[in-house]
Formats: sequence, structure tokens, C-alpha cells
Amino acid sequence: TAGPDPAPGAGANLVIRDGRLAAVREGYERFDPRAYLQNNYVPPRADFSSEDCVVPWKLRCLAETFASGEGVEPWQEKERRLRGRLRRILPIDVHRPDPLGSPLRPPADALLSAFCLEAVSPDRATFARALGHVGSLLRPGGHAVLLGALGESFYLAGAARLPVVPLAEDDVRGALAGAGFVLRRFCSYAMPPALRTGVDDVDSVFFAHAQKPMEA
Ligand code: ES4
Repeated sequence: TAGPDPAPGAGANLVIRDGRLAAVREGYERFDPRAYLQNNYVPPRADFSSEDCVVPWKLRCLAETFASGEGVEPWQEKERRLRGRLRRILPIDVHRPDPLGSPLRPPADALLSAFCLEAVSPDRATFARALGHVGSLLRPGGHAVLLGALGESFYLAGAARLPVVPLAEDDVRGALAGAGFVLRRFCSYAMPPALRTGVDDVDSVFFAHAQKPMEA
């Protein structure tokens, strides 16, 4: 269901949603990260001899966006600054209105999520709500950078077969607008037959760069 999160005890709606989220959680208990990397981040999907391949496409989208700010600082300098800023890895539950369990202070400048939200959401409304939850961690003017799957209903990672909500381009645009974002860039990549290897049923991959408006 669309709209605000139901209050605890809001009835059947909440119970049904919890059951499907429990199924998502159980699926990930069998998730095999090595198999996932093998399926998506080595050839044929990560073939750097071809510009038309999906992983080079994803990396180009990210590189262009991250190079578009002020400065033009060499990438080595960016890498050094980013590594110097990393502090901790925190667990996050995107289905909670307060995904980190407490507000982020100061709020984040940027949020990057790749193939996560649609892969933990049983339906489009849950995807849109999850985007709103993580988006609430951003400051006014903060940036969201998303990569994800369109038209995908499942993917494999070893023994795990994970359900995915099949999204259309307009679902992503609508969810970003509904979460209060202004879209800066949206593009997609149709998965060519040679990269339809059976590890999922993805139709295409999307990239979105969106921004929270500055405070009035
Ligand atoms: C992915 Cl290229 C691609 N397609 C579908 N799912 C993915 N997860 C990570 N990369």
C-alpha cells in the first residue's frame, strides 16, 4: 500500500508485509557473496575489453557523476580523501522509517545504492517507501545515486534465489519524485542477449542521479 508507514498494530496490512519481509530475510541467509560476484563482476558482464559491456557502463555512469562536481581534482586525490573519511560500516534496515536506528548527525551529503532496494522489496510500494527512508538520511541539497535492475523478478547467488520486484523506468522516477527528489540524470542500459546468462531475468539496468532540494 502507498502512503505513510502504518503505526504498530495497524492491522492485517502490517502483518502481511512483515511476512513477506521475513521471506526476504530468509532468502539472504543463503546468499553467497562469492557466487554473486562471480555472476555479476567477472566476464562476461565485466569485460573491460568492450565499452558496450554492462560493468564498464555502470562504472562510466558513476565516474561521470562523481567527476561532475567542483574541483577536478585527480581521482587519486579523491580516493585518498574518501578512504581517509571512512569510519565504520553500520547495519541498515531500509524498511524502517529510521533506517540506522537513530538520526544521522550531521545528515549525509550523498547516498549511493546499487542493486539493493529492488532486491529487498516485495512490491513497488515497499521499494518507494524504502527509498524515502534512506533518502531521509540526506541533508537538503544532498545527492542520491542509484543503480539497479529493471524488469527483474529474481537473481541467483549460489544456493539462494532472491526475489526482486520487477520495476519499470517510471516506477523509479515516481519513487524518486515521491521521496522529494529532483531528478538530475536518468539513463538505462538494455541487457544484451550475450549477457543474459541465466543468473537473473533482468531486462535492463538503470542509473539515476537525484538531489534533495535546498531548504527554502
Ligand atoms: C547486476 Cl548488471 C546487473 N544486472 C542485474 N543485477 C545485477 N546486480 C549487480 N549487477
